[in-house]
Amino acid sequence: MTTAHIERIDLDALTAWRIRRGAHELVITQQGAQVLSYRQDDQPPLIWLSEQAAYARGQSVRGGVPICWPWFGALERNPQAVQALHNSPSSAPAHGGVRGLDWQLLGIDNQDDAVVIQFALDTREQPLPDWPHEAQLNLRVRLDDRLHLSLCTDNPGHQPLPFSQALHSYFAVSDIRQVQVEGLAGCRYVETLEDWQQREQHGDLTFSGETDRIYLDTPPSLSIVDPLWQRRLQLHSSGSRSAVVWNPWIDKAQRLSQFADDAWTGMLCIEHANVLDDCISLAPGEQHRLEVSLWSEALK
Ligand code: TA6
Repeated sequence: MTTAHIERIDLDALTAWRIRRGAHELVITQQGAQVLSYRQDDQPPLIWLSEQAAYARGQSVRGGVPICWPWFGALERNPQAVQALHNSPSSAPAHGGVRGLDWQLLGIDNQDDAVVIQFALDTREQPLPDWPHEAQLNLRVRLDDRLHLSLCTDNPGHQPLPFSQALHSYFAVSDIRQVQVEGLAGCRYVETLEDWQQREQHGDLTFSGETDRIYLDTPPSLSIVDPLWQRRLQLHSSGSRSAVVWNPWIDKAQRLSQFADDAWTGMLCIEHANVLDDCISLAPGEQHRLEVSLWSEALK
């Protein structure tokens, strides 16, 4: 029986919980219901957190798993139905607004086989600026010998609820120039760095420059193969048919907040999403669940 040790901690202006269960440790903040870090004793972290992370109110912490909702990226790059719900699209922040809000801690359930922590956000109680619509969000995080994230959206209103979203996961890698992503071969993708042209992925994805791609019709299983750290990060998802793959590389790294100039070498974002044609529209009373499970396996 492995029960978890749970402590509430203050990270500058933010409240967080550190959960330790066996050899696994997870930190999650109340602001944004943001997983900040996830590590196991016998290896480097699985989830990456910037060494320059700032824990300030109203802004996302660089790293972990920020929740992008009710739109992904720049609002004007979203489908018209998603844009139309905002009263002032040109002033809309990137990645929606829930990253900077305090979510309500519903509870921490310390079970024999897992610990489950849940947060909720109701836009009727925590309205998003210039986005006057009704939605209920629930993030459930389950830690057993893997990490399971489940983002549930309910439409309690009387109008359709169109939105895009992403679990903007930052993964730690030994050296981005030495890793590859398996599972995307044959997928179409949008090359956002070259005028959003559509292309097709040939073979496994490797990295030799800034990468910011939206993969479409993605399979449920992807993996990051890391030969230097002799491990494979397994990512299994449901409720998502699009994934954003991002590494800022050298130049963009110097323009990013909370990001050391050389930090690009040790991180890789694979963001399970519902974006572009994969965006969601919930009828009144409907629910959608986006789920990602992640774990590490030794490379044979
Ligand atoms: O992950 C894709 C992306 O949209 C990148 O273009 C980059 O902007 C990244 O998200 C980080 O965004 P943020 O607002 O968290 O700095």
